[in-house]
Amino acid sequence: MDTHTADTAASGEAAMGDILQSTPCEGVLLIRMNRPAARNALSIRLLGGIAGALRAAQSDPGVRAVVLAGDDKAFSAGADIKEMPDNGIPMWGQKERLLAWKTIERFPKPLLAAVEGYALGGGCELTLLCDIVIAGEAARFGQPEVRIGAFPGDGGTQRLPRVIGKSRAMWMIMTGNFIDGRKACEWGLATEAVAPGQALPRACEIAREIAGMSPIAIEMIKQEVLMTDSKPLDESLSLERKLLLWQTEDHDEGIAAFMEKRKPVFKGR
Ligand code: DAK
Repeated sequence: MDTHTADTAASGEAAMGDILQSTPCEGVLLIRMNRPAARNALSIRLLGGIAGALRAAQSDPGVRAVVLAGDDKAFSAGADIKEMPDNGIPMWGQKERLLAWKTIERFPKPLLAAVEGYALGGGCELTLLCDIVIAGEAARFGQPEVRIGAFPGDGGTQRLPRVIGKSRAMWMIMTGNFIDGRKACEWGLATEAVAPGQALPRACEIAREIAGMSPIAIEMIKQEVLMTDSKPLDESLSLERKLLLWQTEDHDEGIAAFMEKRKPVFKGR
């Protein structure tokens, strides 16, 4: 057994292609990108690995929240610039790549990012698809595509300004300059900035808290909040209104537990 396999086995992480998977606590799946020598550049294989793990997590009722992480040097340095297409279609347009991004975008359960080191290009865009982003203070967020004569084409030109505002997004995208974890938090790109090395434990802690809630309520919350990106306010408000009829066993249980001054036990029904 080589050192890497031994470390992996000791930490309870299962290696699958370019990702490592583990269950740090009940209800939480941890997916770690595992291409440290390439700063976790998002090759089609790595993106496909993440998408495959999310597809499995989606249909597994035991998974109530997912944490996505890299290592201490990089969350991810973005699209794999060295990946050359072999069929004449530019790498950006490869079907597997686009389908993987779609799967991540549509993942209905809570997705948290634990960011240490670089989150650049597609790596930064990946954090934009996460619902909660915990950043080490020394993390480096950036959209440096302009430096290779490109632009953030995996949603960054649209999502980044919605999250941090037009002027800041223009600055990041037009200069390719990076911001650290603290600034990312100040600008709303990250939820919390924590001491270096603490992003993963903190993200797992939050994921665990969420995993204890009613999974039906949590999925509905994600769907509703994400509507702010895709629908005009009057339409999304009227959709929210329709949920006045919201009735689930978990909701009854939540109310009963409150009345009886006890902790609710949610069953996802
Ligand atoms: N791709 C491939 N390899 C990468 C990589 C990347 N993005 N980033 C780093 N690496 C590799 C390096 O080449 C190096 O490999 P070896 O030389 O050892 O073989 C190894 O990782 C370690 O990198 P460094 O030696 O440079 O390590 P440092 O710690 O000194 O620097 C760094 C780390 C992340 C700051 C630096 O490597 C860097 O600047 N990397 C490039 C970051 C970047 O430019 N990211 C954006 C990628 S483009 C679209 C259009 C565009 C896009 C998408 C869609 N459409 C039209 C739809 C573009 C998306 C992108 O994400």
